[in-house]
Amino acid sequence: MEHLSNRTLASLDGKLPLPAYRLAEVKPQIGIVHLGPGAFFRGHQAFYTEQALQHGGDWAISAVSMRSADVSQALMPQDGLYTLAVLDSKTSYQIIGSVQEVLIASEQYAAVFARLTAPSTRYVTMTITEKGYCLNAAGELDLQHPQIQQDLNGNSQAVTAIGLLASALAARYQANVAPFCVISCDNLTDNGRKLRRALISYTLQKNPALANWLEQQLICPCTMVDSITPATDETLRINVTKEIGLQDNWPIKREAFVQWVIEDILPSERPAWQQAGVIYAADVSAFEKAKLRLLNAPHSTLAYTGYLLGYETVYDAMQDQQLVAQLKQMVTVEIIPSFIAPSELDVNQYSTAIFARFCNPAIRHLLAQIAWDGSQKIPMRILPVIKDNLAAGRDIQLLSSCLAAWFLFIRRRVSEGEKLIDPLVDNLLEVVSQCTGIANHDVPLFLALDRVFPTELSLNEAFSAAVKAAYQDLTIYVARRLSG
Ligand code: CS2
Repeated sequence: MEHLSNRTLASLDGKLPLPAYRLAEVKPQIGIVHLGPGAFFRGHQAFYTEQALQHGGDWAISAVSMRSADVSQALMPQDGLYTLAVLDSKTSYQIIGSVQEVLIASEQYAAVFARLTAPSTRYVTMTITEKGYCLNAAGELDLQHPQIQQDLNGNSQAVTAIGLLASALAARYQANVAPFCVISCDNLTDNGRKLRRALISYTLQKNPALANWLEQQLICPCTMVDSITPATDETLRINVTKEIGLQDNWPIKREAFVQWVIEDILPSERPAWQQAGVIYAADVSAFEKAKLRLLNAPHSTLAYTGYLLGYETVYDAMQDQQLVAQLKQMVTVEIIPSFIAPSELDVNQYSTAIFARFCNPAIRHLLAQIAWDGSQKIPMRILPVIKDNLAAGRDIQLLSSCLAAWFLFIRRRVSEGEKLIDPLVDNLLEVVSQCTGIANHDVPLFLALDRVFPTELSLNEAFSAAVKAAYQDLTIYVARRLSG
């Protein structure tokens, strides 16, 4: 069977939406470099840019992975084209053409560097996940992080995204080219501000004049990104082949709901993202908080508790009425009162709609996928709510139960001989090796993970008492549920 590619694209005309600009005589030039070309990016930012490109402009994307060759191997033979399947009551398909090339930094460093330093590259967007930022528990760049150390002390290829962007910005500074605008699209609180501080604090170690220039000129808007994007599976590949009649090495699927809110500080020259549905807001933090607290916090809770109860997907776990009732209570009693929602959002409606999205039968979202990297996600989704609640004297019992579920999940994975996917895996395995199953003994071991729990929490008596109680209760609850 023939491949999806520039050459075969025209054969799909009339069958499904196509990137018409790819068929035109003059094609858009690259104006955006994206770091982290995973499924989320391909379902979300690349989709928005696809719509924007229909309005013209040189905003094609060069997608860069730091090390992995997978995406490049899959997409380069098909000229960066791929199919996006939107799963709703009916599935719809579309071909995305905004990704024009995929590069691998560790293998094609010079090409990546050339893209990043080209004056025509005016935006860098990134989905490198929480761990890619190399932050400490206070949300600052961890200057002791081994890879950051490697980049700070090395003279050749950077291995971290921060090191790579900082050296490209240094080259632009030398060449008198304005910095690109860097847009973090990861689920971090205050993602833009954290990224900006990380880049400047890295640069301060090497070149204070450059740091000063960045301080004056670097724009890193905060953003809120949202769309549930489960990993590609065999069923999707089969359906896509049937639909387009061509071989697509790596189609992507997501739910119909998609949202991108960007802090309104972008340079005036920008892709037609607004026409594509991007919302520009003066203050994104309220949107970010609403999404992290009402979607990602329940998601992680479902992932850990659902796993302990033997479920495989979000949809499966959402069929468990007891679990859903607890989740709703956590949201109503402990999360909604913890923050001030954006004025344009009705939080109750927003939260109800999120629960409905979790119940979409067309989406097979593995709990294991959400459970990954807990040490990076928990500090963004759960701990800020706990801190706010402790300060205001509100309950933290159900949020503590999410932490307990994470600890028990880690122990269960290890006891079942399953792999733990987490950048702190060695520290977690060390803790598990000392656990006995007794809350008073185990919980302090976990809370002593200082890259996860800041001392203001680990030393807080009320907090550790709540987590110990939750750990004990959950151990009993899970055993009862599994035996009954
Ligand atoms: C999920 C998110 O994997 C996870 O941790 O909670 O990827 C979630 O699906 C997205 O943030 C939804 O926008």
